Formats: sequence, structure tokens, C-alpha cells
Amino acid sequence: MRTQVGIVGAGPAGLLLSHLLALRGIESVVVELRSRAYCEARQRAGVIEDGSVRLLRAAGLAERLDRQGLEHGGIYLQFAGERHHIDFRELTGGRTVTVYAQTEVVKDLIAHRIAAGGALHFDVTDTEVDLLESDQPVLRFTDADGVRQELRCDAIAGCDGFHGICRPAIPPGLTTVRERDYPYSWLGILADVPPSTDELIYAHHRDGFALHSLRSPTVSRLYLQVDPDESIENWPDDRIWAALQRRFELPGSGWELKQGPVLDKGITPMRSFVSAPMRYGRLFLAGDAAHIVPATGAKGLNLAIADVTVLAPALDALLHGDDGPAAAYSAICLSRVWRSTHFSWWMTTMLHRTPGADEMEAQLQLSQLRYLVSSRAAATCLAENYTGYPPGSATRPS
Ligand code: RFL
Ligand code: PHB
Repeated sequence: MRTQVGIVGAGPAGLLLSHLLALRGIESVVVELRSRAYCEARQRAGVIEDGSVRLLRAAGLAERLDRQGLEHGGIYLQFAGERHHIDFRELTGGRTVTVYAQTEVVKDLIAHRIAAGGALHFDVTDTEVDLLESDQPVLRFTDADGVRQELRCDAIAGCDGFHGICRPAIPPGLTTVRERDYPYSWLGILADVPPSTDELIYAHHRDGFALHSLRSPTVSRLYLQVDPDESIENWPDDRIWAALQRRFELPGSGWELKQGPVLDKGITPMRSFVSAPMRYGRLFLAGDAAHIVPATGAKGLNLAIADVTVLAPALDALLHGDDGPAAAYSAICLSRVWRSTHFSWWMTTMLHRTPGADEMEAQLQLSQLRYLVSSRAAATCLAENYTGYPPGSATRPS
């Protein structure tokens, strides 16, 4: 078998790349370890930057997003028993973010690829990439019927997430890895209850960080900082709600956190990770396969979208004999990746409680938070980074 671009992974990066290539008349095959149902139900991101929304719209993918996505013009920062609004629209000349779940982005992308007759193989096993330094790299996998397949490609895109096989296929010594593990994880729940807030609440609390997000006018998404080695079995629903109630409490305000049935729960480690360069021969890494950010900055999905927006035209040029844009791919992406890595690290360390930290850390965090809500310059810095940068640009806002 032959295709122009072999794509490993049907997450947002792989699926969007396949769509963007098809718009350019380039054929691709996507291979995915998991089932379609699993990919469409995996609870992850919820916040889409302004520029990512515009990109999805320009690619003809935003019909449902435009109907169901919830535009948000700010966030709340809560600390020391006070809740403050950061107004993105006002601070950035009208920029916003949109709450639309990654599950819905993935459903939309899969539906579009299938409607367009795109080749998508779910439930594959034993994926391998080979001959990456040649002009005809090879992608091998065993399909859902147990048949071993070999695809000869012009290029391979490694969109297989942090635990995939593409990044490790680059010979040791040719990549530089920068990473940081944080001494906490996030316990996330999806709850069948209308959100108790009109904008996301990022809460700094002595017990640890908490985040109130949402998925729709009837479904809430909430997160709690927990110890890195916590097991979900230790967190029955009533313990989770009690911790959330404490961390979001606003005495005297009349505000209440509404509780409802828990539909899904899980624990996610917090990590920063950047592997460079994002290209080896004819293998190009995109999204979580190359970099991970802690979720506090809401950047991971947006970085995956930004990477493939750069990669699609670069592969188009490469397939037409011009290596220039492909040679520039890694450096262009890494400039945005590092901006988002810094922002996510900054938000994370400002809002979480480091286990065993002393009063010095707490006072430094509170001082930074007070500065953010009292200085227009500081608030603009947060707003500009949170609403993000247009895909395809390096890191400059339009
Ligand atoms: P994905 O989504 O991990 O997809 C990779 C796919 O590759 C498959 N795969 C393989 N397929 C074939 N052969 C193999 N050997 C394979 N190995 C793996 C996997 O099954 C999978 O389907 O990576 P991608 O496409 O790069 O997308 C990245 C995003 O998923 C991720 O960055 C975001 O979810 C991060 N993130 C957030 N990002 C945001 O922009 N805004 C947010 O609000 C936000 N919140 C979050 C988040 C991530 C979270 N978790 C659970 C990590 C909140 C959470 C809790
Ligand atoms: C989410 O809704 O899942 C979400 C929102 C904001 C974040 C992280 C996750 O910073």
C-alpha cells in the first residue's frame, strides 16, 4: 500500500492534519490504537483560543462549534477569600476564548474525514515507523482484522501523543528533552449539573488549587489539585464535592457551588516537556508527541492545532520538491511551544500549593495574584497569553 502522508494517532493533531492535507489535495492514512468510541469519549481539554477557532472555521470545521461553543470573555481568579474578574475583551481589544470540549472537536473531525472518504484505521496494534531518513518512510501496523499492513509514504506525521511510538523512533542523541514534573496531579470530574459560574474560576487555596470549568449550560467540569500519587479509589464523590466546596467557598457572598451526579472522573499528572527538534528525516512530530504543558494554561490542544497548521503547508511544499518550509517547521512551532510552556508553568506555580511549602511561597503567590488584579499591565499579560496567538504566526498577537 502507498499513501502520501502516513499519520500515527487520531487525536486532534492527526485528524486535523489529515483534513488540512485533504484541503490541499494531499492523501493521507490515519492509524489509531484505540476505538472510534474511545477517541470520541476521552475527557480532556475544553478551552479553545480565538486563533484556533478562526482556523477551524476557515477549514470548514466550525459548523457545530459556532452553534454550541460558548464564547468566554474572561476568567475569575480567586484567592484569600476574594474573587476577581479578568476581562479579556476589554484588555486585549476584543479577544475571547471558546469553551467547546475536545471530545466534540474530535467527533467533528472524524465525521468530516469519514464523509470525505478519508482513510481512518481504528483499533490497530503494533504500529511501527521505519526508513525515516529515506524519501519513502514506512508505516506498519496490524489492522482491526488482524492483518499486518505496510504503507509506503512520502512523509510520516507522529501525532501519537506523549506515550506514542514516533518520538522514541528518533535515534537517541539526536533530540534534546527539557522537562519538569510537578509535585501534584489534577483530579477532574464531569458533573451533570449546570455550571455555578458564568466564567471559569481559577482558585488558589491553602488546601490546593481548584478550577471550575464547564462543558455546556447543563454540564460542569471541575478539577482539584491532589497529591501526585493519589488513586481515584480514595476519592468517593462526597469527598470530591466537600473539597471543591471548601476551595471555592466565598463567605458572605451568597454564591453557591451546585452539586450533581458525577458522570466521569480521573487523575492526570502535571508535566512540562519539550523534545526538540520536531523533525527527523521524513518524520514530523506534532502535538503532545513533541511537547506537554500542565493543563492550567489551557494550551495543549491549541498547540496541537497550531503545529499542524504549520505542518500541512510544509508537507505540501516538501511533496512538491521544496524542503524549505519543512526545514523551518520545528523552529516555527517551538517558538510558540516555549511561550505556552512558560505561560503554563507560570499559571501552574502561581496557583498550586507545593506540598511542604512554607509561608514564603504562599505570600509570593498571593502578592503576584494581587498584582494581577490591580495592575492593568499585569492583567493584560495574562489575558494576552490566555487568549493566545494566531496559528501560523510565531508568537505575536494579530
Ligand atoms: P492525543 O489527543 O493524545 O492523541 C494522540 C493519539 O495517538 C494515539 N496513539 C497511537 N495510535 C497508533 N499507534 C500508536 N502506537 C499510538 N500511540 C498513541 C492515541 O490513542 C491518541 O488517540 O494528542 P494530540 O492529538 O497531540 O492532542 C493533544 C491534546 O489532546 C492535549 O494537548 C490536550 O488535551 C491538553 N489539555 C488541554 N488543552 C487545551 O488546549 N485546553 C484545555 O483546556 C486543556 N485541558 C488537557 C486539558 C489535557 C488534560 N489531560 C487529561 C491530559 C485537561 C486535561 C485534564
Ligand atoms: C477544561 O475545561 O477542561 C479546562 C479548562 C481550563 C483549563 C484546563 C482545563 O485551564
